[in-house]
Amino acid sequence: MSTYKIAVIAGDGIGKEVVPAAIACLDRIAEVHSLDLEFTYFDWGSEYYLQHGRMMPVDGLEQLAAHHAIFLGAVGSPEVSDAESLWGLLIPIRREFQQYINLRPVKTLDGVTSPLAAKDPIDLLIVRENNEGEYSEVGGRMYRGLPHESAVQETIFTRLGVTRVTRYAAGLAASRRGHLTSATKSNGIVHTMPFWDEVVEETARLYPEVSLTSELVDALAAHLVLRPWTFDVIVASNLFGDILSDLGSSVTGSIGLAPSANLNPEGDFPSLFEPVHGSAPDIAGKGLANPVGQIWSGAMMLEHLGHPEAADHLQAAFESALREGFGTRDVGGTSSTAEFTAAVLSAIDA
Ligand code: GGG
Repeated sequence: MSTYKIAVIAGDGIGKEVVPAAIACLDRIAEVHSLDLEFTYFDWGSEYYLQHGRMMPVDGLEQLAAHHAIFLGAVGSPEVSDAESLWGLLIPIRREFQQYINLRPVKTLDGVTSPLAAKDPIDLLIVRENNEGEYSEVGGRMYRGLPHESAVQETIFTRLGVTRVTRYAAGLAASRRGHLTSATKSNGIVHTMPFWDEVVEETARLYPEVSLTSELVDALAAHLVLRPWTFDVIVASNLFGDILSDLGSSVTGSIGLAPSANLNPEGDFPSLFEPVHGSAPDIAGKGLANPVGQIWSGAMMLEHLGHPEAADHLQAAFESALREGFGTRDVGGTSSTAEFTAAVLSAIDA
Protein backbone atom coordinates (compact mmCIF):
# COMPACT_ATOMS: atom_id res chain seq x y z
CA MET A 1 0.00 0.00 0.00
CA SER A 2 1.37 3.45 -0.92
CA THR A 3 1.58 5.96 1.96
CA TYR A 4 1.28 9.69 1.32
CA LYS A 5 1.88 12.36 3.93
CA ILE A 6 -0.54 15.23 3.27
CA ALA A 7 -0.26 18.56 5.11
CA VAL A 8 -3.75 20.03 5.62
CA ILE A 9 -4.26 23.76 6.21
CA ALA A 10 -7.99 24.53 6.37
CA GLY A 11 -7.15 28.23 6.92
CA ASP A 12 -9.96 30.74 7.28
CA GLY A 13 -13.71 31.18 6.75
CA ILE A 14 -15.32 28.50 4.58
CA GLY A 15 -11.94 26.73 4.34
CA LYS A 16 -12.89 25.24 7.71
CA GLU A 17 -16.06 23.74 6.17
CA VAL A 18 -14.97 22.64 2.70
CA VAL A 19 -11.70 21.04 3.80
CA PRO A 20 -13.34 18.52 6.20
CA ALA A 21 -15.93 17.79 3.49
CA ALA A 22 -13.19 16.99 0.97
CA ILE A 23 -11.15 14.99 3.50
CA ALA A 24 -14.21 12.79 4.18
CA CYS A 25 -14.39 12.08 0.42
CA LEU A 26 -10.64 11.48 0.15
CA ASP A 27 -10.74 9.09 3.12
CA ARG A 28 -13.50 7.05 1.45
CA ILE A 29 -11.66 7.01 -1.90
CA ALA A 30 -8.43 5.98 -0.14
CA GLU A 31 -10.24 3.03 1.45
CA VAL A 32 -11.68 1.87 -1.88
CA HIS A 33 -8.36 2.22 -3.75
CA SER A 34 -6.08 0.95 -0.94
CA LEU A 35 -4.19 4.21 -0.57
CA ASP A 36 -2.75 5.28 2.74
CA LEU A 37 -3.36 9.04 2.99
CA GLU A 38 -1.85 10.30 6.23
CA PHE A 39 -3.27 13.75 7.01
CA THR A 40 -1.44 16.13 9.35
CA TYR A 41 -3.42 19.22 10.35
CA PHE A 42 -1.92 22.70 10.75
CA ASP A 43 -4.05 25.40 12.41
CA TRP A 44 -2.35 28.21 10.49
CA GLY A 45 -4.15 31.22 9.07
CA SER A 46 -5.74 34.41 10.36
CA GLU A 47 -6.67 33.12 13.84
CA TYR A 48 -3.09 31.91 14.25
CA TYR A 49 -1.97 35.39 13.14
CA LEU A 50 -4.12 37.10 15.79
CA GLN A 51 -2.50 34.93 18.49
CA HIS A 52 1.10 34.81 17.22
CA GLY A 53 1.54 37.83 14.92
CA ARG A 54 2.28 35.62 11.90
CA MET A 55 0.22 33.39 9.59
CA MET A 56 2.42 30.34 10.22
CA PRO A 57 5.36 29.55 12.50
CA VAL A 58 8.92 30.62 11.62
CA ASP A 59 9.74 27.02 10.64
CA GLY A 60 6.40 26.51 8.84
CA LEU A 61 7.96 25.90 5.42
CA GLU A 62 10.37 23.35 6.92
CA GLN A 63 7.42 21.51 8.48
CA LEU A 64 5.59 21.42 5.14
CA ALA A 65 8.67 20.22 3.24
CA ALA A 66 8.36 16.83 4.91
CA HIS A 67 5.06 16.11 3.08
CA HIS A 68 4.16 14.70 -0.33
CA ALA A 69 1.47 17.34 -0.90
CA ILE A 70 -0.28 20.28 0.76
CA PHE A 71 -4.08 20.58 0.86
CA LEU A 72 -5.22 24.15 1.54
CA GLY A 73 -8.68 25.61 2.07
CA ALA A 74 -8.74 29.40 1.98
CA VAL A 75 -7.00 32.36 3.52
CA GLY A 76 -8.37 35.80 4.33
CA SER A 77 -10.30 37.34 7.19
CA PRO A 78 -11.79 40.76 7.96
CA GLU A 79 -9.47 41.00 11.02
CA VAL A 80 -6.22 40.61 9.05
CA SER A 81 -5.11 42.62 6.02
CA ASP A 82 -5.48 40.74 2.72
CA ALA A 83 -1.82 41.34 1.90
CA GLU A 84 -0.76 39.88 5.25
CA SER A 85 -2.84 36.73 4.83
CA LEU A 86 -1.61 36.13 1.27
CA TRP A 87 2.07 37.09 1.70
CA GLY A 88 2.28 35.42 5.12
CA LEU A 89 1.23 31.94 3.97
CA LEU A 90 0.24 31.16 0.40
CA ILE A 91 2.85 33.10 -1.56
CA PRO A 92 5.83 31.93 0.54
CA ILE A 93 4.66 28.33 0.03
CA ARG A 94 4.28 28.80 -3.76
CA ARG A 95 7.76 30.31 -3.98
CA GLU A 96 9.69 28.13 -1.52
CA PHE A 97 8.43 24.97 -3.22
CA GLN A 98 8.88 26.32 -6.77
CA GLN A 99 5.20 25.81 -7.53
CA TYR A 100 5.54 27.87 -10.67
CA ILE A 101 2.44 26.43 -12.37
CA ASN A 102 -1.05 27.25 -11.15
CA LEU A 103 -3.30 24.93 -13.14
CA ARG A 104 -6.97 25.92 -13.08
CA PRO A 105 -9.42 23.78 -15.08
CA VAL A 106 -12.68 25.38 -16.22
CA LYS A 107 -15.31 22.86 -17.29
CA THR A 108 -19.06 22.64 -17.73
CA LEU A 109 -20.55 20.21 -15.23
CA ASP A 110 -23.84 18.39 -15.90
CA GLY A 111 -26.47 19.54 -13.44
CA VAL A 112 -25.05 23.07 -13.19
CA THR A 113 -26.79 25.47 -15.52
CA SER A 114 -25.31 28.74 -16.62
CA PRO A 115 -26.85 30.98 -19.30
CA LEU A 116 -23.34 31.94 -20.44
CA ALA A 117 -22.33 28.34 -21.05
CA ALA A 118 -25.50 27.35 -22.86
CA LYS A 119 -24.27 26.83 -26.44
CA ASP A 120 -21.49 24.25 -26.20
CA PRO A 121 -19.66 22.49 -23.37
CA ILE A 122 -16.70 24.37 -21.93
CA ASP A 123 -13.47 22.47 -21.34
CA LEU A 124 -10.45 24.71 -20.97
CA LEU A 125 -7.35 24.95 -18.81
CA ILE A 126 -5.89 28.15 -17.45
CA VAL A 127 -2.16 27.89 -16.80
CA ARG A 128 -1.24 30.78 -14.54
CA GLU A 129 2.39 31.73 -13.93
CA ASN A 130 2.66 31.41 -10.16
CA ASN A 131 6.05 32.65 -8.93
CA GLU A 132 6.71 36.09 -10.42
CA GLY A 133 5.03 38.71 -12.68
CA GLU A 134 2.82 41.31 -11.08
CA TYR A 135 3.00 39.57 -7.67
CA SER A 136 6.26 41.19 -6.68
CA GLU A 137 7.47 42.79 -3.48
CA VAL A 138 9.76 45.10 -5.44
CA GLY A 139 8.55 48.66 -5.03
CA GLY A 140 7.74 51.10 -2.31
CA ARG A 141 5.88 54.15 -1.04
CA MET A 142 7.26 57.67 -0.76
CA TYR A 143 6.09 60.86 0.88
CA ARG A 144 3.36 59.16 2.91
CA GLY A 145 0.48 61.49 3.76
CA LEU A 146 1.80 64.36 1.63
CA PRO A 147 0.12 65.69 -1.53
CA HIS A 148 2.89 64.16 -3.67
CA GLU A 149 2.65 60.75 -1.98
CA SER A 150 3.55 58.08 -4.52
CA ALA A 151 3.75 54.30 -4.91
CA VAL A 152 5.78 52.12 -7.28
CA GLN A 153 5.31 48.39 -7.87
CA GLU A 154 7.50 46.49 -10.29
CA THR A 155 6.37 43.58 -12.47
CA ILE A 156 9.08 40.96 -12.93
CA PHE A 157 9.17 38.57 -15.88
CA THR A 158 12.22 36.36 -16.26
CA ARG A 159 13.14 34.37 -19.37
CA LEU A 160 13.23 31.25 -17.20
CA GLY A 161 9.82 31.97 -15.66
CA VAL A 162 8.01 32.73 -18.93
CA THR A 163 9.71 29.86 -20.78
CA ARG A 164 8.80 27.20 -18.24
CA VAL A 165 5.15 28.23 -17.89
CA THR A 166 4.78 28.34 -21.68
CA ARG A 167 6.47 24.97 -22.04
CA TYR A 168 4.03 23.47 -19.55
CA ALA A 169 1.00 25.07 -21.20
CA ALA A 170 2.08 24.16 -24.75
CA GLY A 171 2.72 20.56 -23.64
CA LEU A 172 -0.82 20.41 -22.27
CA ALA A 173 -2.25 21.93 -25.46
CA ALA A 174 -0.32 19.36 -27.53
CA SER A 175 -2.00 16.58 -25.53
CA ARG A 176 -5.47 18.14 -26.01
CA ARG A 177 -6.95 20.11 -28.91
CA GLY A 178 -3.73 21.89 -29.90
CA HIS A 179 -4.78 25.51 -29.24
CA LEU A 180 -2.80 27.79 -26.95
CA THR A 181 -3.98 31.34 -26.18
CA SER A 182 -1.61 33.76 -24.49
CA ALA A 183 -3.04 36.63 -22.44
CA THR A 184 -1.11 39.81 -23.18
CA LYS A 185 -1.43 43.57 -22.87
CA SER A 186 1.56 44.64 -24.91
CA ASN A 187 -0.26 47.60 -26.43
CA GLY A 188 -0.42 49.38 -23.06
CA ILE A 189 2.37 47.78 -21.02
CA VAL A 190 5.38 48.43 -23.19
CA HIS A 191 8.31 46.66 -21.52
CA THR A 192 7.24 43.56 -19.62
CA MET A 193 4.39 42.44 -21.87
CA PRO A 194 6.29 42.58 -25.18
CA PHE A 195 8.99 40.49 -23.42
CA TRP A 196 6.27 38.03 -22.29
CA ASP A 197 5.02 37.85 -25.94
CA GLU A 198 8.52 37.26 -27.36
CA VAL A 199 9.36 34.45 -24.94
CA VAL A 200 5.93 32.81 -25.30
CA GLU A 201 6.23 32.89 -29.12
CA GLU A 202 9.81 31.52 -29.09
CA THR A 203 8.85 28.70 -26.72
CA ALA A 204 5.58 27.79 -28.43
CA ARG A 205 7.45 27.46 -31.76
CA LEU A 206 9.05 24.30 -30.30
CA TYR A 207 5.57 22.73 -30.38
CA PRO A 208 4.66 22.71 -34.10
CA GLU A 209 1.45 20.80 -33.38
CA VAL A 210 0.22 23.72 -31.24
CA SER A 211 -1.30 26.88 -32.74
CA LEU A 212 -0.62 30.00 -30.67
CA THR A 213 -2.89 33.04 -30.52
CA SER A 214 -1.97 36.13 -28.49
CA GLU A 215 -4.99 38.07 -27.27
CA LEU A 216 -5.13 41.35 -25.39
CA VAL A 217 -6.43 40.39 -21.97
CA ASP A 218 -9.41 42.76 -22.13
CA ALA A 219 -10.64 41.21 -25.39
CA LEU A 220 -9.82 37.74 -24.06
CA ALA A 221 -11.99 38.41 -20.99
CA ALA A 222 -14.87 39.40 -23.25
CA HIS A 223 -14.39 36.30 -25.43
CA LEU A 224 -14.34 34.09 -22.33
CA VAL A 225 -17.83 35.39 -21.55
CA LEU A 226 -19.14 35.34 -25.15
CA ARG A 227 -17.65 32.09 -26.53
CA PRO A 228 -15.82 30.21 -23.72
CA TRP A 229 -16.17 26.84 -25.52
CA THR A 230 -13.68 27.96 -28.21
CA PHE A 231 -10.69 27.97 -25.80
CA ASP A 232 -8.40 25.02 -25.10
CA VAL A 233 -5.38 26.12 -23.00
CA ILE A 234 -4.78 29.71 -21.86
CA VAL A 235 -1.35 30.76 -20.58
CA ALA A 236 -1.29 33.91 -18.49
CA SER A 237 0.81 35.92 -16.10
CA ASN A 238 0.22 35.72 -12.34
CA LEU A 239 -2.34 38.55 -12.17
CA PHE A 240 -4.06 37.97 -15.51
CA GLY A 241 -4.35 34.23 -14.77
CA ASP A 242 -5.91 34.93 -11.38
CA ILE A 243 -8.51 37.27 -12.85
CA LEU A 244 -9.32 35.08 -15.87
CA SER A 245 -9.83 31.99 -13.72
CA ASP A 246 -12.38 33.70 -11.45
CA LEU A 247 -14.13 34.86 -14.60
CA GLY A 248 -13.95 31.45 -16.32
CA SER A 249 -15.31 29.51 -13.36
CA SER A 250 -18.14 32.01 -12.89
CA VAL A 251 -19.11 31.49 -16.54
CA THR A 252 -19.56 27.76 -15.83
CA GLY A 253 -21.90 28.55 -12.93
CA SER A 254 -19.96 29.47 -9.79
CA ILE A 255 -16.48 30.19 -8.52
CA GLY A 256 -17.32 27.64 -5.79
CA LEU A 257 -16.81 24.88 -8.37
CA ALA A 258 -13.27 25.81 -9.37
CA PRO A 259 -10.23 23.76 -8.32
CA SER A 260 -6.55 24.53 -8.65
CA ALA A 261 -3.17 22.86 -8.42
CA ASN A 262 -0.03 24.82 -7.53
CA LEU A 263 2.48 22.52 -9.13
CA ASN A 264 6.19 21.95 -8.89
CA PRO A 265 6.25 19.86 -12.08
CA GLU A 266 9.73 18.44 -11.41
CA GLY A 267 8.48 16.87 -8.16
CA ASP A 268 11.46 18.23 -6.17
CA PHE A 269 9.06 19.82 -3.66
CA PRO A 270 5.47 19.26 -2.49
CA SER A 271 2.73 20.72 -4.68
CA LEU A 272 -0.30 22.49 -3.18
CA PHE A 273 -3.97 21.94 -4.00
CA GLU A 274 -6.64 24.54 -3.18
CA PRO A 275 -9.96 25.78 -4.54
CA VAL A 276 -9.83 29.02 -6.52
CA HIS A 277 -12.31 30.70 -4.17
CA GLY A 278 -11.33 32.61 -1.06
CA SER A 279 -12.55 32.38 2.54
CA ALA A 280 -15.99 34.00 1.87
CA PRO A 281 -16.49 35.40 5.41
CA ASP A 282 -20.05 36.47 4.48
CA ILE A 283 -21.25 32.85 4.34
CA ALA A 284 -18.71 31.20 6.68
CA GLY A 285 -20.13 28.96 9.42
CA LYS A 286 -23.60 28.73 7.84
CA GLY A 287 -23.26 25.39 6.05
CA LEU A 288 -23.77 27.10 2.68
CA ALA A 289 -20.28 26.70 1.17
CA ASN A 290 -19.91 24.74 -2.04
CA PRO A 291 -17.32 21.98 -1.43
CA VAL A 292 -16.90 21.08 -5.14
CA GLY A 293 -13.82 23.27 -5.70
CA GLN A 294 -12.11 21.66 -2.70
CA ILE A 295 -13.16 18.08 -3.58
CA TRP A 296 -12.07 18.59 -7.21
CA SER A 297 -8.72 19.94 -5.92
CA GLY A 298 -8.47 16.67 -3.98
CA ALA A 299 -8.97 14.74 -7.23
CA MET A 300 -6.18 16.79 -8.83
CA MET A 301 -3.97 15.90 -5.85
CA LEU A 302 -4.64 12.17 -6.33
CA GLU A 303 -3.79 12.50 -10.04
CA HIS A 304 -0.56 14.33 -9.18
CA LEU A 305 0.38 11.62 -6.66
CA GLY A 306 0.11 9.07 -9.48
CA HIS A 307 -3.38 7.62 -8.88
CA PRO A 308 -5.50 8.61 -11.89
CA GLU A 309 -8.05 5.84 -11.27
CA ALA A 310 -8.73 7.16 -7.75
CA ALA A 311 -8.86 10.73 -9.10
CA ASP A 312 -11.36 9.72 -11.82
CA HIS A 313 -13.51 7.90 -9.24
CA LEU A 314 -13.70 11.01 -7.04
CA GLN A 315 -14.37 13.25 -10.04
CA ALA A 316 -17.14 10.94 -11.28
CA ALA A 317 -18.68 10.92 -7.77
CA PHE A 318 -19.05 14.69 -7.36
CA GLU A 319 -20.19 15.05 -10.98
CA SER A 320 -22.83 12.37 -10.34
CA ALA A 321 -24.05 14.18 -7.19
CA LEU A 322 -24.49 17.37 -9.23
CA ARG A 323 -26.23 15.46 -12.05
CA GLU A 324 -28.67 13.96 -9.52
CA GLY A 325 -29.74 17.47 -8.52
CA PHE A 326 -27.68 18.01 -5.37
CA GLY A 327 -26.05 21.43 -5.27
CA THR A 328 -25.42 24.30 -2.90
CA ARG A 329 -27.12 27.71 -3.09
CA ASP A 330 -24.48 29.29 -5.36
CA VAL A 331 -25.37 26.84 -8.16
CA GLY A 332 -29.11 27.29 -7.62
CA GLY A 333 -29.56 24.27 -5.34
CA THR A 334 -30.80 23.82 -1.79
CA SER A 335 -28.21 21.38 -0.39
CA SER A 336 -26.11 22.31 2.59
CA THR A 337 -22.37 21.61 2.51
CA ALA A 338 -23.00 18.47 4.59
CA GLU A 339 -25.88 17.23 2.39
CA PHE A 340 -23.85 17.67 -0.78
CA THR A 341 -20.87 15.87 0.79
CA ALA A 342 -23.15 12.98 1.85
CA ALA A 343 -24.36 12.73 -1.77
CA VAL A 344 -20.74 12.51 -3.00
CA LEU A 345 -19.97 9.80 -0.42
CA SER A 346 -22.99 7.79 -1.61
CA ALA A 347 -21.89 8.21 -5.22
CA ILE A 348 -18.39 6.93 -4.34
CA ASP A 349 -19.98 3.75 -2.96
CA ALA A 350 -22.52 3.34 -5.77
N1 GGG B 1 -8.28 29.15 -1.85
C1 GGG B 1 -7.15 29.90 -1.67
C2 GGG B 1 -7.41 31.31 -1.23
O1 GGG B 1 -7.93 31.57 -0.18
N2 GGG B 1 -7.02 32.26 -2.04
C3 GGG B 1 -7.23 33.62 -1.71
C4 GGG B 1 -6.51 34.56 -2.57
O2 GGG B 1 -6.62 35.74 -2.39
N3 GGG B 1 -5.75 34.07 -3.53
C5 GGG B 1 -5.05 34.89 -4.41
C6 GGG B 1 -4.15 34.11 -5.28
O3 GGG B 1 -4.41 32.95 -5.57
O4 GGG B 1 -3.17 34.67 -5.73
